[in-house]
Amino acid sequence: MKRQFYTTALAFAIVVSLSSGLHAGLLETQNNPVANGAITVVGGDNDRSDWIPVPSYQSDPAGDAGPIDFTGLQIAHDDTNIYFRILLDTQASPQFFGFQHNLYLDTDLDRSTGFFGGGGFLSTGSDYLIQGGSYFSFAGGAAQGAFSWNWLGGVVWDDFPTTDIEIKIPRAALGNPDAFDILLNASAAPEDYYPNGATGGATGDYFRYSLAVIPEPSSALLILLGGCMMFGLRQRK
Ligand SMILES: [Ca+2]
Ligand SMILES: [Ca+2]
Ligand SMILES: [Ca+2]
Repeated sequence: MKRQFYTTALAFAIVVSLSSGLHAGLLETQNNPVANGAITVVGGDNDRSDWIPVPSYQSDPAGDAGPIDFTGLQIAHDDTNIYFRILLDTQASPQFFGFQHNLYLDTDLDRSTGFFGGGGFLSTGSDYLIQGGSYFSFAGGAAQGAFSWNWLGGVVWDDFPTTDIEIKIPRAALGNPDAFDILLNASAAPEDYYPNGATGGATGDYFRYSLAVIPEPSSALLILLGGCMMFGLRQRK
């Protein structure tokens, strides 16, 4: 009876995992709601204390690119805006935030729509691009390898210092997504990609950000898996 319970639980866990629709290249998902206005983005203001409570995505190596060399990424959101903080190697040559800083956002979580790089070398199909002080929607249609974008407007940003950049963009400007996949590229040669595996095509790596209201922990599943682990330990004795 217990063994049947274990088997059923394991199958359930696998189904849950598969039904989430993730493929191997998803490295990390974050969801960091903050109080409205808790993060401020003001040009020329080097105070980043408002980011202290926000977790970071796994870091990118320093020294793997230059002169724009990403090292860290934080994302947060409130009811109105999405906030990005990009950290860069302080040993690299400072560059003002501009057309060589690219944030690729796949807002429908679908690689078959949006820009996926020439020959499809990128891991996601990006529907929006934040590049310097502007943001764009993908204009290439079915030609996903075409670097073709519609200018939509400006974002608010602060690049003081140039190795610690903040960006604010309204959620509505990106079509009010529930989530998006993201990769970063610095097009100053030698180019940096963040994450490094973003150039791995359909099986390449990327990060996900969720704006969904965080549900209560799925206690039923946790209890189920906890029971499985306890049963497994007992079986080993
Ligand atoms: Ca880097
Ligand atoms: Ca897409
Ligand atoms: Ca990199």
